[in-house]
Amino acid sequence: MAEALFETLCEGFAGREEARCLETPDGRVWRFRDLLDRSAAYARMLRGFGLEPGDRVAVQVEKSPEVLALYLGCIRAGGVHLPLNTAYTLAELDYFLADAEPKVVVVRPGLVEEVGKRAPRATVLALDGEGRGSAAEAADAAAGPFETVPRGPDDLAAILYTSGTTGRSKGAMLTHRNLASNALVLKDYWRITADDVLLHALPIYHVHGLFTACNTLLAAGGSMLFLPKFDLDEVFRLLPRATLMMGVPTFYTRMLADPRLTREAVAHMRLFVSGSAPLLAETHRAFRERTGHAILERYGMTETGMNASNPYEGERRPGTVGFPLPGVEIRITDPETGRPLPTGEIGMIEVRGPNVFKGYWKNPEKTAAEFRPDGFFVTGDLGRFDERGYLSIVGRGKDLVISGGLNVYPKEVEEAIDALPGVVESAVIGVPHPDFGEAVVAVVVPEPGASIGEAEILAALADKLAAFKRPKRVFLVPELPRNTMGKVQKNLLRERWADLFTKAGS
Ligand code: MLC
Ligand code: AMP
Repeated sequence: MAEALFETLCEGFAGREEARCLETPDGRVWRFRDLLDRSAAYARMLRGFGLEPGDRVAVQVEKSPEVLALYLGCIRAGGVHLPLNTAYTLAELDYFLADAEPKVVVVRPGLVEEVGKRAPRATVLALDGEGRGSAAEAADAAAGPFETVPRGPDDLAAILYTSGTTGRSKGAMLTHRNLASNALVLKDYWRITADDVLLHALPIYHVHGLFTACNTLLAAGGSMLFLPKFDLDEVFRLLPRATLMMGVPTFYTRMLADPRLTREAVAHMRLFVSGSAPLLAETHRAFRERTGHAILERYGMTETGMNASNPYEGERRPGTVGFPLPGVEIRITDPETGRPLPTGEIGMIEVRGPNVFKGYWKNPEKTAAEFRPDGFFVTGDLGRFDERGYLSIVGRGKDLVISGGLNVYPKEVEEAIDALPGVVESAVIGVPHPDFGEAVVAVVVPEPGASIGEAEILAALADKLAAFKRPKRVFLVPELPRNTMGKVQKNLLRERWADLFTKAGS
């Protein structure tokens, strides 16, 4: 098995360099040859700015094929790709820049000056949603052949930040082997070939859109219809040209709510894949009834890439995430003792395999705390295997809200709210939401006499937290319910606001 990422991906389209690789909604086509040439230009450009193997390249830009070329150029130059959600505020960005110490930072054009001040040691360049800006110009100037820097399987290819229950983000270090092995396994497991066309509507700053989608399609030599974002009109317009789609559950609930989703509209589709958040069994059934397609649900994480998947052939069981992928071991353990539990019992999901990350960047204590001595990674998700070997995720051992496929750690939001004047304390919870699956809600205890309300709190959070992390509603209460140990009983709060977004008319 090839273990250097770029070489592994190239094997997928070797001999077919002139074939179509990417197409944007306005009809611009990239061949594999274009991606090779453009990634070489970015690699040369990055080396020109002094990038040495192992140096980080932070990228916070709108999605475009150019970003994919930049990512591959970084890998080819021996660098470490560090993608960042465009929703992050400058305050959030500060933390990533200080922690990761990138050599090069690529941002949206309006932010170059501000980011330059915040990362004085980095070269800061611009790229817009059309793939234009100083980064692209520097790549134009650097165009030419590039010999990919050799990298070993344990060398870093990417760092992706994931928030934690302590409120601070941790950088998950992903190696060439992690990413290459996952791409090859998924290509085979989902039968992806050069004939496939993926309707790509996910962002490319997360595992799902970048690695599960792009790496796998490249490794198979397939092509992608590259949408800047999920847009229902564009999805229905382009669906007839696709064979494959990957999405978060919100994609599928939005499609189901649209009369354009018919058997005819998806007749030529081969596969719909869902992940990043639980797909309700009722969504699975409704989609199947309407279209004849059984959505294939799989389970993954930033730290591990994909772990488990429903089968391509055989029954795709609603409400389950299927079987461990080839080469991946999954066990269910007692969360307290780590002792493996018998089939059927609910416990902690632990994972071991070539997909499991190397550890948290500059954080050996956290890394040690989340691995067992025998190498299994403790996911923080609770699950059980049924008698036929299908894994179900039945809850989370970690305090986490997943909204539209994006993780929000309540602790981080609570810390931001608690720091506001007039606030005694807060509790942040997730409640069912028809569009996002779960929505973030804050329950806040104001200081007596403080003139603070929902609007003030939301306004004060605007420059501190990315919009998707901000509460959709804020409720003021005189006190939070606590158990005898003094711990806030979030289950009571969740019950109280359970119908907030789901009752008729809300
Ligand atoms: C946008 N908004 C959200 C949100 N996305 N709020 C909560 N949760 C979300 N996920 C807010 C915006 O800030 C804005 O608020 C308003 O909703 C409308 O914004 P929008 O940009 O028009 O939203 P939309 O384009 O409709 O985005 C929704 C979405 C998107 C579901 C299409 O969030 C999305 O693409 N999600 C996928 C995320 C993903 O790739 N996850 C994979 C992680 S990897 P306001 O206040 O400005 O109006 C992973 C591992 C694995 O988990 O297993 O895959
Ligand atoms: P992230 O840290 O953003 O990579 O999110 C990973 C988390 O998303 C996992 O730990 C799970 O809690 C959740 N997740 C991913 N896929 C699924 C799924 N199919 N069903 C339920 N939860 C999922």
